[in-house]
Amino acid sequence: MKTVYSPDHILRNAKTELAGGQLVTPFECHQRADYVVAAIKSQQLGQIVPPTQWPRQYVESIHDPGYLTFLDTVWQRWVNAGNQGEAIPNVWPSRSMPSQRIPRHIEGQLGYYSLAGETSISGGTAEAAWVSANVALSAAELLNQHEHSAFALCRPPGHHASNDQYGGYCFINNAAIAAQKLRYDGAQKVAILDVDFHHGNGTQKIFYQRDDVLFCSIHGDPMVAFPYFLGFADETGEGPGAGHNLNIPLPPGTPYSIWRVALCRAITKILGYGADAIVVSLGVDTFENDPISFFKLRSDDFIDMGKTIASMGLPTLFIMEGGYAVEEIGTNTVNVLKGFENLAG
Ligand code: 7XA
Ligand code: ZN
Repeated sequence: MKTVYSPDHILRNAKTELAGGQLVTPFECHQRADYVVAAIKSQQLGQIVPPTQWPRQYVESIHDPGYLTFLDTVWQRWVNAGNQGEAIPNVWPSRSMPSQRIPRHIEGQLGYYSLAGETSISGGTAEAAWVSANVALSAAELLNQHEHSAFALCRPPGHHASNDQYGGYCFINNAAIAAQKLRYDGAQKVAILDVDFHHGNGTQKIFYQRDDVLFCSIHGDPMVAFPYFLGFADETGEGPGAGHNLNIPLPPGTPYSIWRVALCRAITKILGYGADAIVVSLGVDTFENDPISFFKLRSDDFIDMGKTIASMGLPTLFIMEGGYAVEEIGTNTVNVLKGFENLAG
């Protein structure tokens, strides 16, 4: 399987994350990608190729123009406003003041365009997000060129980013723009299978009213896990999208034996839907030693996960999402991809 990768992900190099009442070193760090690249090489997954530049319209097909302008300008405007540290929101249009107006001040815009406060923005963040988007689009193009599968080593990740909000370490929704590209390239129906520990709230919101993209997610119960406010089992889609959204929240301590039953449920849904291609939002923060998650998957379980996904026999695009047990992220990620290849042939 080919991997699309750019070393320019290093441009995303924030020094702070708001966690536990402190500013800590971000869990979503650049070393994550280094470990994945090292495992791809040592396990001989296949060629690593650079992304090509895709027209901005691919990203604009998913994201709001005002949001993209915000993303492209936020750092400079934050600095120009005299701030010393990284850009962190501190006020939101909350339930008691649900204004739809977009403030002019950068502090207000940070609140308007964010869904959470952990993700600091620093210089280079927007540039890295665009590189990550091009990685996803380039990997989608490999499927268009008749590869059966491809891996987009995206960093920063994307599945929390909605059409007009960033957060959870995500800025541009790589899986969503890739799924949309597959649609442009001729797939009538695309399924997004999100196996990251966290619910892909951004992806869900983007496709919630559409019947041409099915979203299935297996994740930590949002009553007790980020993003807390979306990802419940009764969210099943709306309008033309009714019935095309499947959330499977699972409790703390879930082992692979239980997680796999959920995967088989999602697979049954995808096969029943009649998808022509699959986009897998591949986070490996379901790992037992992940520092911010609570499932109990072991490294070998990721091999079976890959095999089980391959059993659908559909063209499959893997998009890197989360995973913060940094020294094991490479092994766990490549285990999925090798497991997939072994069964896919
Ligand atoms: O899939 N999403 C992630 O891995 C990022 C989750 C961010 C959690 C922040 C909790 N304070
Ligand atoms: Zn995650």
